[in-house]
Amino acid sequence: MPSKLLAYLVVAHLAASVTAARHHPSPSSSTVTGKPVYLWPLPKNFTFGSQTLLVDPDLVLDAQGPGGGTAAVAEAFERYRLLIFTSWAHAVCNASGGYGIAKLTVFVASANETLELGVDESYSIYVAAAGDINSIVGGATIEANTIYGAIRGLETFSQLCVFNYDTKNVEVHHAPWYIQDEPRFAFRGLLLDTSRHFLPVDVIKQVIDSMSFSKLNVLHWHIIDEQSFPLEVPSYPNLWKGSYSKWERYTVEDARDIVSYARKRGIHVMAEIDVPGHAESWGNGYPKLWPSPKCREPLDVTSNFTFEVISGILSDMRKIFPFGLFHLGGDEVYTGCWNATPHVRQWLHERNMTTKDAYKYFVLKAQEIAINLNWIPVNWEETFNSFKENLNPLTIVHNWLGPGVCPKVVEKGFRCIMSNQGVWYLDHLDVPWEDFYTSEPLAGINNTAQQKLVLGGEVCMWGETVDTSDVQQTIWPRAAAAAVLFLNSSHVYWVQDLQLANWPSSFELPLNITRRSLDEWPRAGSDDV
Ligand code: CP6
Repeated sequence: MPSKLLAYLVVAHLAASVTAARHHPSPSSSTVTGKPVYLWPLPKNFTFGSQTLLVDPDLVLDAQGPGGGTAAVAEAFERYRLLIFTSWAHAVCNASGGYGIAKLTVFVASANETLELGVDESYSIYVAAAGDINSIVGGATIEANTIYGAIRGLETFSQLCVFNYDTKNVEVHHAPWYIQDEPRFAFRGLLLDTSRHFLPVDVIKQVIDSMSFSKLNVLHWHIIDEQSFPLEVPSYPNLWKGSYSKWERYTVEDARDIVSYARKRGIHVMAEIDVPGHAESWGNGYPKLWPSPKCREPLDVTSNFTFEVISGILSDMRKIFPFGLFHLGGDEVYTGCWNATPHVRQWLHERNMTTKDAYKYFVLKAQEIAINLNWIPVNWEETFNSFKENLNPLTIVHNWLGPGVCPKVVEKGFRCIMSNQGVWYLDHLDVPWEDFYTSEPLAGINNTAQQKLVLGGEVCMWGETVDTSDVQQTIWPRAAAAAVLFLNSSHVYWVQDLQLANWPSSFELPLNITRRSLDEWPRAGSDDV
């Protein structure tokens, strides 16, 4: 709850006003003077009016369509009902003239609960009073193709509902609303690092909650690094001897719990095992993984045991992480100490390999293990920079060094995720929130086929400088600014005065839903609000 509040405070600051009319060629110039409406990020298309509707504290779900009746939708409705009506708001609401919104109809065309990258997250919302033009029954309706679209719609609906401290009711301002939304990018990530500082399961869940408020949909869980190995791996139980303490560990059950919690919010969990660098902590349980006591990373490239352990870890993790993408790291691999270790030097010499060859050998072998487990490998950009042609064609390259690599990656036919460290590294406290808008993921890519290979972007909360006490405060509000780019903006836009949109003469429904045709959608006649 505090994080939700935080998110709204943030929005109130960022979006003291927003432009509602940017998708319409000739917006009306009348500025809204009444209650402001804070939607963050802005939906792709929307129109609104000037009425205030009261929301019934006993708001009920009217589940429609094959997916509407699923437990996933019922649970999501209940979560949002509790966000809209805090216990005290529920108690004090007292509309004498009745409520304009007594039920929320949620129509979901499919009951398929598969959560894969690119799942249809589009939705439409209609909120109107009874008797409005073309409106048969007043109330609120969300329509989506999938339960995940419905969940995004519930988030937006909850942002329309605000408690009015004067009237003591939950109200929707500027009704009627008609909203159509779908994300620009399928991959909208946040990296969380639990190796530098351990984050308890509850804190990770709070981060997942807050991601859902900005519609971020991939939790990139950088579980392990050189500092600690907090994850239980049943095949190699000594690995978590590399944890900071027995209290700073995730059991398999903890990890499953996080995945299931995220899934209920339409959030994928992409796990990372960063190899062969950033892996010193592995050797606390199995010192043979270190080339020598003096050379503790990169991991020993010469021994089969290294790859057996990777294979064991990945096989165990496959049973925890259903998401199709798995991150294998591959960044910042300093091979100097391989050369300084006699048996490694000997091994390289026998094979006539340079340390760079050995780095490639390691990354490709790890990729093969992941691919055999039916995972798409993701690697940090150094792998591409060092030996691009040799990466498995399935590889998704994760940018971090500067803004320029994605154009090169997609030109070679690989997919790319953007995390420009100059602006999207949340541990860089000196980067102001406005700068988070300035890293356009498609910059420098003009070919549309190549643009499609950019899956999206990710902001990174590296863990060296944050712990439980301040991780949320460091992620937000700036991650919410990046979310605007990931969600709905084809260009960078700056916060502007809220303006009334004209009611459009026609709307294309983005959803492929047969239940209701375009003509059946209510439409107001003109802009006159
Ligand atoms: N840990 C790992 C890190 C970083 C990376 N990988 C990192 C590097 C530079 C900055 C911030 C973070 N802490 N495993 C790079 C991808 Cl500025």
